[in-house]
Amino acid sequence: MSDLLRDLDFFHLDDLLTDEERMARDTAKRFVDREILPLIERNFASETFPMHLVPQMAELGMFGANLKGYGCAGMNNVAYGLIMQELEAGDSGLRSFASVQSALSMYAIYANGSEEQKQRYLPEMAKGKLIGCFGLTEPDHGSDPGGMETRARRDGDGWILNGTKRWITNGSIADIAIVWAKVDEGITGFLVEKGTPGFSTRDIHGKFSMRASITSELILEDVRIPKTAHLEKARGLKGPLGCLTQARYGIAWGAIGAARSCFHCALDYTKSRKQFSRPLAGYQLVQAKLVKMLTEITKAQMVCLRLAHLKDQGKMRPEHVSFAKRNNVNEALKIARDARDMLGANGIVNEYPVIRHMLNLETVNTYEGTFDVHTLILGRDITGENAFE
Ligand code: TGC
Ligand code: FAD
Repeated sequence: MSDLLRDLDFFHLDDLLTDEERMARDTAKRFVDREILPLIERNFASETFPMHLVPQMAELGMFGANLKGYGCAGMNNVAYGLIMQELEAGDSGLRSFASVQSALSMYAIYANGSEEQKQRYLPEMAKGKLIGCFGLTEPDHGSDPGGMETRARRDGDGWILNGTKRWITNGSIADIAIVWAKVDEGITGFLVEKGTPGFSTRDIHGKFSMRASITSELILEDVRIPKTAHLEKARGLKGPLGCLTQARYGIAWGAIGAARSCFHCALDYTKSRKQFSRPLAGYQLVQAKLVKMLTEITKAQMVCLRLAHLKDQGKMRPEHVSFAKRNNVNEALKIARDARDMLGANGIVNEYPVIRHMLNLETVNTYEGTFDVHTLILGRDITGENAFE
């Protein structure tokens, strides 16, 4: 097999990367191979996140990697995307942790916070000493966050928050929650620190997907926070949606990593497993599946690299990100399902990473805008007609 195929770089995209971008990717890959792969099945089984790896991830510049200043690595968006790809080749839960810390929580403060808020939180978050979570979704409002029921009302020179957020990644392990709430003027954001009276969390158990990631409910009962905890620049739904654009960008890259892991596993397995007279890889139906996988992974890589260049040039629109998130995650999920099938009975056990990736990708296809929500975003862009309502 050629090196190109082994590295899944069928169109020599590596030639388009700078030395720094390659280094960021290779460092992340080494970290995943050494630190994540040996233990991730245990975390998945026990519904735990490997918290002991957070300092190393911080050391490698993975938190707020593409933000500038405040102790962040200031990488470009190609390097950032490649890191997300490698993390998700390990596990979607690992990439989720980095996405929520960086693209949702840190970015929310970076884009909407006062200078004092940025100085107070961002350097500690880049070091992994403060963990963030992002509370947008509610029990009755997922795809339509604009309908949220969480309320903030002025109380003297502070605010009082009431409401419930659900399905919040890192909720119970976060030191600081970004909570989106309605005020008289519309939607805005608040910083709620762990331990604030009236603020509690409850973990969601029984997940068949994203088991190596903590998912919680945030409960806010007359939570009093100071004026300094308001993200004053966040006005309207575009506050949280702007953060989602950043996270969806990383997800589009990440899904390629999970798909690549499934492709390699299916290829190795079908080359060594013999049924009837030959290795499975010698049969046309199996080859057709491998070709489809290679094709979709390669297309997804090309979309992401172009997207990264557009982002670095300031030309990326949210609709570009919807295109990439929708396509890449959905194709990764199909690849994982095909790989699971190609492994036969072995496809359902944790000796192979395929079933774990497949189950995780069901979540990735749903969160950060479902496949259909992104279809409607693109449909609206093409036609000018809003089909949401
Ligand atoms: P709409 O009228 O389209 O927009 C309201 C305002 O926001 C602006 N805007 C955006 N700005 C930045 N980035 C985007 N992606 C934006 N999309 C829209 C828009 O220009 C407008 O601005 P203005 O100035 O006119 O006020 O709003 P809508 O109510 O029609 O809703 C649009 C819709 C349905 C697409 C949106 O609500 C949506 O995306 N829904 C999906 C919800 C979602 O993705 N939730 C994710 C929760 S977080 C999560 O899942 C984390 S997973 C964590 C992990 O990685 O582990
Ligand atoms: P719904 O909105 O109820 O959608 C159900 C179905 O209806 C979907 O198929 C959807 O596509 C479809 N649908 C909805 N509206 C329409 C329409 N107008 N037309 C046609 N079809 C439609 N949220 C956070 O805020 N922070 C987090 O950190 C976070 N982490 C998560 C982690 C996990 C493991 C999971 C599973 C979810 C997480 N979420 C988080 C929530 C996630 O963003 C929501 O689940 C997602 O936005 C979908 O919302 P919903 O589950 O309420 O589904």
